[in-house]
Amino acid sequence: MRINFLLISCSILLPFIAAAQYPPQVGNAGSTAIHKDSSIIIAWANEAKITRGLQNCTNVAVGYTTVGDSTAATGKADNKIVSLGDGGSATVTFTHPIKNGNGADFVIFENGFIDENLNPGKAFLELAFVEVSSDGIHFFRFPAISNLDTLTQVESFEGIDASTIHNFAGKYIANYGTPFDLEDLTGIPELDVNKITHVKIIDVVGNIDSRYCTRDSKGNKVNDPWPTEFPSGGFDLDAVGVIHADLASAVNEVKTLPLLSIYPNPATDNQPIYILPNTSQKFDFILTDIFGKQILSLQKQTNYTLQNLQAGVYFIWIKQGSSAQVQKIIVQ
Ligand SMILES: [Ca+2]
Ligand SMILES: [Ca+2]
Repeated sequence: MRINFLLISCSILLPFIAAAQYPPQVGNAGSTAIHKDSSIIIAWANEAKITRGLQNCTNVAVGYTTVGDSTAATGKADNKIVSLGDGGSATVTFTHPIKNGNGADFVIFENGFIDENLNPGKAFLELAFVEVSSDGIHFFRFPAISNLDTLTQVESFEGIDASTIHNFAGKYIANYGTPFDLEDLTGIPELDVNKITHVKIIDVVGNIDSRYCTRDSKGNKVNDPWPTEFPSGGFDLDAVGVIHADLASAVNEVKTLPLLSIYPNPATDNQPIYILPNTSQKFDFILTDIFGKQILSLQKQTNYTLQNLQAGVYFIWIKQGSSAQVQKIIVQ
């Protein structure tokens, strides 16, 4: 009887064990984590909009998370984070659209960690769904899978085995990005996977209570550490790195009615380039290279002269009153 029982147990469990095997945590063979210094990351998100979630979705009185702000989610991964809270979200944008190249196309960094005493073989991870858009209006979610037990709540500081989850941001520990491949979202009419302008990161509500839970692409509850009733609760977004970008076009680049007059443009190597507003308003601007690397950031200018720019393509990001634009500068 005992042997039969064991055999039956094994035959029931085997399909679940097989299904649980996604790439493992950093430091294990087959991990797909990408280090923040990897040369395959060519750019970083340059703007972020944050919608805070509650510290505890079952207790409104405690209020929203407060740690970090939108600037923590831009630029290179640096362990400065913004905490999204239960169900909170961040939408980040880029200087150039992300495109679907070979393999992973962008990576998302969180601040998970390994504590072998607390959670042997596991890591403290907070998870988020990931959606992308090529028009800023229609967003599409990566098909996320969580094969964690949904009967026992993962507690506030309990670990998660990374090999049980797939297509969630936060799968890997701090300084290591979780990769996303746009190939997973091809064939959707409203989505151009070669012109992704927005990436949205949405905290999973790890509470397995059916009244509050969020579900993966198969309808299973997503179980992650809960409650996290702290000012730093929920997913902690550090950065979003770009692997494949459409460098020939800039997001929001304008071709008519520019805010600034830029001349000469194209210019030649080391030639002064004069920048003047087309109204009497003062303007703020950021100058980046074609990889989105910031070269210059100035505020409240009435005019400006760029000096010593080497040959290349540059983008000037302008804010003037409530208007914002991108203009291209070419130095030959
Ligand atoms: Ca790809
Ligand atoms: Ca950061």
